[in-house]
Amino acid sequence: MKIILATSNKHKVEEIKSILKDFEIYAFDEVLRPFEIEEKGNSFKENALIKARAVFNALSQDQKKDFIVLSDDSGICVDVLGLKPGIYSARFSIKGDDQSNRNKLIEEMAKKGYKQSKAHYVAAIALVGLMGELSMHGTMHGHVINTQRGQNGFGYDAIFIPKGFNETLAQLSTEQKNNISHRFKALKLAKILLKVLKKQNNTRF
Ligand code: ITT
Repeated sequence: MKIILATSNKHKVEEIKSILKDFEIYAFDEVLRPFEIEEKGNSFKENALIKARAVFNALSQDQKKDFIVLSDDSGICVDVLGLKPGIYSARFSIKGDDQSNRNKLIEEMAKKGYKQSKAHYVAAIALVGLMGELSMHGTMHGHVINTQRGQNGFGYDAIFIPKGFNETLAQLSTEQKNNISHRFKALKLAKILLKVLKKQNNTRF
C-alpha cells in the first residue's frame, strides 16, 4: 500500500510526510502530471473529498490497486471576522500569497477595531481508495495577533499563537507544531485505518 498526496502545497507535503513517517508516501507530481482541481465545496470536508476523488479518478486501474489518495483541506477561522477566511484561507487576499493573506487578515481585524482575536485552524483529511471514502477533522485553537513573529511554518503561522503557548507557530520548531496541529490531529485518526491496510499490504479490507 502506497499513499499519494492530493496537494500542490509543498508545506503540507513536508508536514504530512513527517507526521506519517512509517508510510510510503508520494507527492502528487511524482506519480501524475499535475492538473487543476476546482474546489467547489462548501466545507473543508467537501473540498478535501473533491481533491482526493479527482486524483484517485486520474490513476490507472493498476495504480488504483496500489495507492490510497490522501488530501488535506484546511484553513483558519477568526472569531471577530465571523470565522472567516475559513475555506477561503488560501486566497483571502487578491494576490493570494502567504504574506498578502496575513496582511489582509490583520487589516480586516483593524477595520473592526481589533488587534487580536480568538481563532482556530481546521484540517479536513480525506482518504479515497478501493476501500471507499473517509474523512476526518482536526482543530487547533489559539489566537491571532496583528504583528508577525517567526520564520517557520507557512500561511498564517507567523500571526497565530496556539492555546497554552506564548510564541507564534512560526517561532516553534516543526516538531513542536507537528505535535499539536490541526493536521496532526486529523492524521492521527487517519493513521488508524492506514495502519490496518498497511499490515494487510492491501488498499481494501
Ligand atoms: P492544496 O489545495 O493543493 O492542498 P492549498 O494551499 O490551496 O493547497 P487549501 O485550499 O486547503 O490548500 O488552503 C489552505 C490554506 O489555509 C493555506 O494556504 C494557508 O493559508 C492556510 N493554512 C492551512 N493550514 C495551515 C497551517 O498549518 N499553517 C498555516 N496556514 C495554514
